Amino acid sequence: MVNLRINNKSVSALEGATILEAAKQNNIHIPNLCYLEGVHKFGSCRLCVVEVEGAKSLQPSCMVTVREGMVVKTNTEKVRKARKVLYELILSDHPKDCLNCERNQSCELQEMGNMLGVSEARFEGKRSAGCIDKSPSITRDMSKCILCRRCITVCNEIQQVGILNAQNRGFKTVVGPAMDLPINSVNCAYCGQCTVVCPVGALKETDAIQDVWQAINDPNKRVVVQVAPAIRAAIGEEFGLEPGTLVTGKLASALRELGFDDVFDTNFTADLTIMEEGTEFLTRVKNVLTGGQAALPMITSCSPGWIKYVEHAYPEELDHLSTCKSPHTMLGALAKSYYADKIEVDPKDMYVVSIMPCTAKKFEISRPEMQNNGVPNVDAVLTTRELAKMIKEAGIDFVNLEDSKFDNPLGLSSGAADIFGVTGGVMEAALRTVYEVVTGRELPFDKLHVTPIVGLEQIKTADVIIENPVEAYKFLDGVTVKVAVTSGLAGAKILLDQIAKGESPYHFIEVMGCPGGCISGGGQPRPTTPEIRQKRLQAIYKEDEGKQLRKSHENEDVMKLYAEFLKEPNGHKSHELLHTYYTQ
Ligand code: HC0
Repeated sequence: MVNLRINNKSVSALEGATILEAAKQNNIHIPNLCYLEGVHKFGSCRLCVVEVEGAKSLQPSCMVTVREGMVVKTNTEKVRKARKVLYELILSDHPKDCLNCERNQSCELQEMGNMLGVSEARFEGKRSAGCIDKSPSITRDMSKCILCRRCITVCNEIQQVGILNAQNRGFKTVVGPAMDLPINSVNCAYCGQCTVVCPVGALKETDAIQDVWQAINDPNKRVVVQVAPAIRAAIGEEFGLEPGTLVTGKLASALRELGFDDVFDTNFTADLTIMEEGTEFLTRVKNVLTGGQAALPMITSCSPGWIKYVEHAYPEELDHLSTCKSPHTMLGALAKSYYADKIEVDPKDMYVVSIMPCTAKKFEISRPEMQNNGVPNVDAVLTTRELAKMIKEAGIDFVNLEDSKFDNPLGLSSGAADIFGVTGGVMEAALRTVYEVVTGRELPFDKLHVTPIVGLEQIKTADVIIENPVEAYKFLDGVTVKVAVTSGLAGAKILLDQIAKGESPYHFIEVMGCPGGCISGGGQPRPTTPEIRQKRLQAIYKEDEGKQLRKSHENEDVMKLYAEFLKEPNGHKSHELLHTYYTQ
């Protein structure tokens, strides 16, 4: 520990901490804008300046490491004046259109002005040129960018995709892809992590709210909505609830109040995915172990940012991807076939909306692979943040809503489906089913977690030893199935490099495009700090543990779907509706 004085108070801080972090550890708040908890600091906004005894000038507290005996003052007149001037300089190149900005009242710049007591903007001058760049997933409005560079940090250091960088110099500096290319023409994975950390309205999801209102208001449309696993553990934050508050029942009620005709659960098709993906995995392993050909490791394919990343960065490894579509596109495909038949609605008159924690899902639904007979499986994707806006716009008192359930036949789900929302969850769900199918032995209810793959570490691995399998899986007797899990594209890169070199020891890999999985997707409530991520993770596991039904193959409505419609996992109908191939 390092001992120092902050504001005449003796405090201690962890070795290597910055002054900003030391202050935080001791409950002293220093205003800051560009700082990003848990990652590299950039020191661009300078709003966190403090006085350090012996230093000639004010110091950016996010950049200076604490030293033994250091004396720091965070709230002197000199410091406060400097912060105001620095803030006004940022404002001098900002449109200040707060009233019609989508970040109004959730803007960190606006909040900072309030906190600093800034009541004027004295430095009006020439404004740098802005541009609006719209892709299917992300919209950039560079007139609002304050050059804090948080997005650059997540894009380059956390995700290691390297799309966003500071282009040009001085007054002409703009954050964006090289050569001012539009974002839809570069190798952006659309993970949207940049939109989560943007403090202002410069980076956001591409809005689908008006399209969805229009569909709801169209009397000729049957509007079906579905909710991703991770929404229920996060959307409460948009209504002032504590991070980690589960709001599954309120969510279903809110969607009904908004006017959706059918309120389904993506979790239903998460269970279905386990049946399809588990079967596909066993088929591939059998092929390899019996002298045939199949690409192993097989890698999960439900995270569209991850798919886009492999397509751009490792196109020669595409055959490792499971052929399963993602659960929400599976649900869309079933809504417009199985369910549309049941209620006698023409699929063309059905409009499917997915509520997703993910910006890449907006792009995913536009892919030709996600259509059947020329009809898109899903018509619109709303992020968690967009859905919260619609609920607010409709004047729904979300916090006091009564709980209700999802509709059938696409609404029942197991705890295995819940954990899809967190890194390691898809793999654990798959192992719960694959193990029981292969061995014919039931896993004890209180021993369902595969603990080595639970948690927020970048790469997690587990070995599953198969002993005494049932007759149909004798080829697996004595085999140690090696699995790996990663979340975030930097981890994916490590595992893909192993595959590319022929050095991957794994049979099955789960990859989610965002660090932590969908709980910290690009469309989730801001902020997503390490602490909030942990609370959402705990909520997801609580949802699973609170259910009696915790294994996908025990979902009776999924079994009914096979009996009535699909017939068998990986069968003809499944291939037609639920699977696809990604090609170079
Ligand atoms: Fe996910 Fe999904 S779990 S990708 O992380 O598989 O976005 O929550 O909806 O589709 O189910 C996101 C979350 C989903 C899908 C599911 C998968």
